[in-house]
Amino acid sequence: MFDKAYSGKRLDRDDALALFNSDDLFGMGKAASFIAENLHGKKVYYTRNRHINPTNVCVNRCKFCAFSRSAGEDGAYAMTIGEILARLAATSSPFSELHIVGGLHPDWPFSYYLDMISEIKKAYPRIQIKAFTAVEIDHFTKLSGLGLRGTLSELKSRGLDMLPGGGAEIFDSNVRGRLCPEKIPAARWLEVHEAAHTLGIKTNATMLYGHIETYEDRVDHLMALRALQERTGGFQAFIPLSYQPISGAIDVTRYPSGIDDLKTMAVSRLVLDNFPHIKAYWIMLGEKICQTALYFGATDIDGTVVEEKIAHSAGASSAEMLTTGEMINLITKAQKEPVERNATYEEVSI
Ligand code: V47
Ligand code: SF4
Repeated sequence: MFDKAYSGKRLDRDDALALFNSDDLFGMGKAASFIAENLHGKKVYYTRNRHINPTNVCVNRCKFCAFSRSAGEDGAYAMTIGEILARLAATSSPFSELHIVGGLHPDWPFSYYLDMISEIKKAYPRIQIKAFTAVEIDHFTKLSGLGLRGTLSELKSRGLDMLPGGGAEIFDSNVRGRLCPEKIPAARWLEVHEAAHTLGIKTNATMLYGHIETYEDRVDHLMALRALQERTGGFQAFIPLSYQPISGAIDVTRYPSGIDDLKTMAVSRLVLDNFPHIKAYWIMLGEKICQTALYFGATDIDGTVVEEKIAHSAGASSAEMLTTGEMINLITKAQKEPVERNATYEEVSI
């Protein structure tokens, strides 16, 4: 089953499906590690980053999202730019990547987002800003009236460096309709990323798995990403997001086990042969599965994070931050070589 991977041939849809249906977890891990080591040797990347979620008020109410609130609801919040800057100033350790995502606030104008990026860049010119999912960018196009390219160009001119991979969920329209009916369809998510790539803005991609989707849905999701990457080459990392069940939201009869997390990591590495990195996001996986994923094709573990609301609102039991020492330890104890990177994967030491 792994001949194609070892001989550099591309896996097709049937191969990917056969992998998901197989119990040969060690075989998959070995083949995925072979690909990962061909690309990066023993290197595993991490970054000093910080998350900011400017608001949890969102006009979409996706069923898997425990983070969002309606305007005026208990627990709803919306930060001013001054509050964001104060939060950044209060961060005790330095960081090179700032990850900003939030809800679709019904009242904020496009100028708020432009000013947010400009003010942050003015205060921290050396920090790279990875901000706004394709879902947010689509929302901004309705506020700006500038179209996709115009909206992205404005943000870029203020200092936006790259887009995170959120909002992809599962591309299949039936699953999407049940999970997040208000969210942009897959074709629009892909269109936003393609537009960003053509403007020279790198992006990441995600897949939320382990809820109501089938293996076929996962495979089709990976195939769509691989096809876009073939055209643009603009994706840096793929991040499989392990679903954190939230009580009563959707009828989840299975949620991702550790075995499923590792299998999904390995299949992603094997299928997405044109993606530089597969990221094991420790926040969703927990530190031990994240570390084990380094033997299943992962070559990135994300970063320090500092403050995390999306997974923790849904009950994630991982810590909210890791120190650089803890990340280095996690990587070296797996006999891999830790490499500090910035948002665009340049090797740095800050
Ligand atoms: O799009 C929401 C997911 C995403 C849950 O690009 C949930 O480097 C699991 O995309 N269980 C946002 N996931 C997070 C994200 C991300 C994270 C880290 C790095 C990068 C990157 C991107 O979180 C959303 C959604 O798919 N999410 N609720 C949940 N209950
Ligand atoms: Fe809003 Fe994003 Fe949560 Fe959906 S996942 S409700 S778009 S914040």
